[in-house]
Amino acid sequence: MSLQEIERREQLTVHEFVRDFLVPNVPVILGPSFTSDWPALRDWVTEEKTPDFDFLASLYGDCTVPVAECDTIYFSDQKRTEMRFSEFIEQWRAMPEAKKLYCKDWHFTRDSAYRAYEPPAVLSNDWVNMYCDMKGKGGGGGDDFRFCYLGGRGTWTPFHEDVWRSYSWSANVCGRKQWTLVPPGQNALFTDGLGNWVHDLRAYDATKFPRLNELRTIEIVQEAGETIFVPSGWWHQVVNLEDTISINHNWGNEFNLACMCDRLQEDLRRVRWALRDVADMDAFDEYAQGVLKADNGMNYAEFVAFIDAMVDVYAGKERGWLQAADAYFRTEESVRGALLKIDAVLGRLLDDPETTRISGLCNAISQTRSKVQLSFPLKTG
Ligand SMILES: O=C(O)CCC(=O)C(=O)O
Ligand SMILES: [Fe+2]
Repeated sequence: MSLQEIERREQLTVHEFVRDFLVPNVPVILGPSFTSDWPALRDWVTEEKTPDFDFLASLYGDCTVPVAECDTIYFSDQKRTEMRFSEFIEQWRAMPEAKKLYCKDWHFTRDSAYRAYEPPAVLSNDWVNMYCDMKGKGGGGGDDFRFCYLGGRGTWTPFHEDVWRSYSWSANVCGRKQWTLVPPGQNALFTDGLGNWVHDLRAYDATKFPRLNELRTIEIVQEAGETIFVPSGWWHQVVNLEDTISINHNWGNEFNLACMCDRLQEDLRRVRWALRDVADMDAFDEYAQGVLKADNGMNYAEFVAFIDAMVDVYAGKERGWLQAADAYFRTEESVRGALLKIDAVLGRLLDDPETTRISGLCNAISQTRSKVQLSFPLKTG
């Protein structure tokens, strides 16, 4: 394993972030100034820079939260349970390292009106959460990808790639995290051909993964107040080095839309391969899409609906939603750039033979595409 550096930036304009990190799809650590005005950094942390358990319990004590037992493997993840937040805090305080209980993937913004944070401007172009919010307003009982993670020393997250090949950003409210990041293009080193991947880079079976020692990784310790940007398709593993609280988002936008499309197409190929024994059943294509949706939370139709909603934001009746993003992303040039990238992905989907197998999907894509092309004349073909 080789060590490389990851950049730390104390200041960064939106333009620089797009140019230096989103477009080349490389990680960066944003300095503490990006989170210094967050209420969470003021209210959730004691003067000793440890979690303010009393404050947190008074705010969230009655909430039910998801908790992982870090050292118990469950399929490719850790065993998960749920408990009251107050109980989690009690167990954490009483036996900090006993069971390695890690409250993770907690959709905490739904559980209180308290506004803990505001994403910094550079991270504000977030189609994933915008789409969730749009669906929520429509009475669809919206989901979201805004999370809080809380755990003591030694709690950790197994090696993984983020859902849908989304980006992530993660900010330490207090504590420190050790990140191992893997630049894309090395999957053959950490997968075994049966669709399994390494669970823990620190302890693995070398007979199953004989080439893992060739993996190029980037190791970085993220300090309190710092925010890490995890690019699209960069696998990673995370270990808390002390009592640590973080806030994170999975997110995405025009700059990783093509990566999200790649991942969806790869996932469908995997599903079709896994189901190859029943491939001659009636309505197999619909069945495969159903499995894709169940495994992934998204299938082709859902991806097209997501893109269609973004077209309405950039070129149609939902323009108001764009106010959530920094002004940089609302300029004519940015809007045009986003629509061009959307058009390219829609073109790719139309060329994908899978699309023609799903009833009505070609039509839906063509309709979305004509909305893009009507908004201003794009050169295609
Ligand atoms: O902090 C952790 O334990 C995991 C965070 C993570 O995987 C992410 O932000 O993508
Ligand atoms: Fe992740």
